[in-house]
Amino acid sequence: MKITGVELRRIAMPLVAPFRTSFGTETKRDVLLVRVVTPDAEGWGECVAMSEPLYSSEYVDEAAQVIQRFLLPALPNEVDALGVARALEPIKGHRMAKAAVETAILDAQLKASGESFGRFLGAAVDRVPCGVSVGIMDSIKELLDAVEGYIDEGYVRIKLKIEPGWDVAPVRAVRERFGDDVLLQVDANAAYTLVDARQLARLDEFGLLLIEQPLANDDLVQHAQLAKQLTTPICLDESIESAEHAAAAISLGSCSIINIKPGRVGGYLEARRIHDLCRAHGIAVWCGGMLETGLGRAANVALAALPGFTLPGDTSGSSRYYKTDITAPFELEDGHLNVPQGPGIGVEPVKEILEEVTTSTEWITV
Ligand code: SMG
Ligand code: MG
Repeated sequence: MKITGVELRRIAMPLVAPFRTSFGTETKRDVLLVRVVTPDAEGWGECVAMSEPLYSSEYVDEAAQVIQRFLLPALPNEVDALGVARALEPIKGHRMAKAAVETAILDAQLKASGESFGRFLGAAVDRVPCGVSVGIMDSIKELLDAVEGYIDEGYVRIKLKIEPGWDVAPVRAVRERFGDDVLLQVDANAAYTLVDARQLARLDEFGLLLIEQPLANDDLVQHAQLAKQLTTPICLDESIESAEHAAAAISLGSCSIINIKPGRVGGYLEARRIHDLCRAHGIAVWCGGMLETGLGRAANVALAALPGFTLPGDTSGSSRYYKTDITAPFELEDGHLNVPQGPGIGVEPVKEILEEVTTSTEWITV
C-alpha cells in the first residue's frame, strides 16, 4: 500500500465532568488524530497520549512531533500494517505515537480489503460487557451518587480510582451501599510503595476483582512481593509496555491480570500478542481506556471481543466523557457495546462535529 499523505489533526474535547486520578485532574481531552490517505482508502488512528507526561512519559505535543520528524520518514514506500512496528523499531519508545500511526495504516488497509477490525483481530463475540472508571471525588456522598448513576445506566463493573487517603473508605462505602454482588475493582495509578502493603491489604476484605497498578511503573519485583501480601489479585497497567514486559511480569509473579491498552503497548498487533501470551498462561486480560473518542473506542471494543478478554473493560459509552462525540455515539445496551462490523474500525468522524472541535491540522506529504 502506498501512502499519499498524512494529516495530523488536533482536537479539543471538553469532558462532561472533571476526571481526577492519583496523578492529576482532566477537564478536557486534547487529542491527536492521525489520518492516513492512500489511493484506495483512508484510515484513522487516535493517539492516546495526554497533554502532560503524568500517566506516562509521553505527551501529545511530543507525539505529534515524533510522528512528523521520525516515524513517518521511517516508513517504507510500500507499507503493510504488519511491517510498521518493525520499520519503527529503531526509534526508541514513543509507543503511543507509534500505535496511532500503525492503527491509521491498519484501518486504511482493512477498509481497502473490506475486513473489520474485529474480524482481523480475532473477535469471538459481537458485543462486549462494559465497566466504568470513577474518579476520585471531594466526598463519599458525591462518589456514591456517581456510582449510583453508572449502575442505573447499566455498567456491569465499577472501577474506583484510589490514592493514599482515598482507598479503604470509598471502597467500604460503595460495598455497604451497593452490596457484594457489584463487580468492583480499584486503580491506584502507581500512587503507593511497598511500605503501604499493610494499608493495601485492608482492601482484601471487600472482595475486589483486582487492584490495578498499586506501585510504580518499573517496580515489577516489588509488585511480585506485594502480590504475596495481598489476597486481592494484582493487575498491571502502566508497567506493561510490550509482550516482553508481560512475559517478565508473569514469570516474576508480579500480577495475575493485565489491563491491555493498545496505545500503551505500541498498537493493536502488540496488544493481540499480549492477549495471546496471557491466554496461554491463564492470565486474565481486559481492555483499558484512555478517554478515547469514538475513533479509538471503536477499535478498543473490537479488541475487547477477543476470547481472552474475560473481564469487563473500561470500554464505556461515549457519554461517560463526552456530550458530543466526533463519531456516532457508542451507547450502552444492557451494559454492553456492540462491536462495529463495518470495514476497518467501522466508524467515521462526523465531518461538521470534527471541524468544530479541531484546533489545528497539518498535512504531510509522505
Ligand atoms: O477511557 O474510561 C477510560 C479511562 C479509564 O481509568 C481509566 N484510565 O489508568 O486506567 C487508567 C486510566 C488512565 C487515564 S487517566 C486520565
Ligand atoms: Mg490504570
